[in-house]
Amino acid sequence: MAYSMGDIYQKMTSSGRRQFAVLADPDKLTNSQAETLAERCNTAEVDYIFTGGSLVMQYRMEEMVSVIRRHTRIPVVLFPGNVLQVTDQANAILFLSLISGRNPEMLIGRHVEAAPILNKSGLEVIPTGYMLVESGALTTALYMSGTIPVPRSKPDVAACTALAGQMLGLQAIYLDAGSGALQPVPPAMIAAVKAQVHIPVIVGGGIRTTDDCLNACKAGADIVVVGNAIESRPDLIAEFSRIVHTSPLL
Ligand code: 1GP
Repeated sequence: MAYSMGDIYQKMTSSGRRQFAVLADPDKLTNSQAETLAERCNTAEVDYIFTGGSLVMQYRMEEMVSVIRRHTRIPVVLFPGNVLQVTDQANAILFLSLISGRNPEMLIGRHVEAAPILNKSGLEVIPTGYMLVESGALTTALYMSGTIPVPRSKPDVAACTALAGQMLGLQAIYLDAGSGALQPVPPAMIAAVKAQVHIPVIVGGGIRTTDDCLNACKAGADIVVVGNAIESRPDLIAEFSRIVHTSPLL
């Protein structure tokens, strides 16, 4: 399907149901694995395929995204750790400002470098407030960003941060415990953020079990993202997708 500018955000805001995104790691997938993943996502009716990472070793994002796009109509959304991960083979990009941190490079610096590249690309740009949440591990995202996360026990801090992001005009909030998190984002924090903002709340990091997935949905996540867990157990793609899609909106 050819998407027009604005279609992906429209899908995020008006689908009328909770949505499920699979995170495809460009370092871990061969072309044939990317093909298989795309086909599994088709069968499971996954809503988005996100791709990117805080640190990517092999810069084959463009190739992997092209392979995925050839095998699915599911929108591919970049979730980049840096400007080198930008490819206009994708449909959209989460333009992440790390609002939980106080590192100016992650708040606006890298964005200045990326802006002219994105302006020339055909990518739909979705301004996103990215918030790292304490997860029991020093994740790559935390280390690479040089920031401290929102403490797990402080849902109010998360809620006020998300609200400020919305007031600044950001169009989505991404609450991330980070890939490889020991614990996912606490449901109380998801609920506190959801109560404050009307923009989509994306939640990921450390979601491994169907209970983790269900808890994120019940707390109000609009889009649930899973990466690691489905790498070792691809059968979970269909299971997570079913849970997310059947969990009623609050
Ligand atoms: C990480 O939110 C994503 O940024 C997904 O995390 O790989 O732990 O599922 P996992």
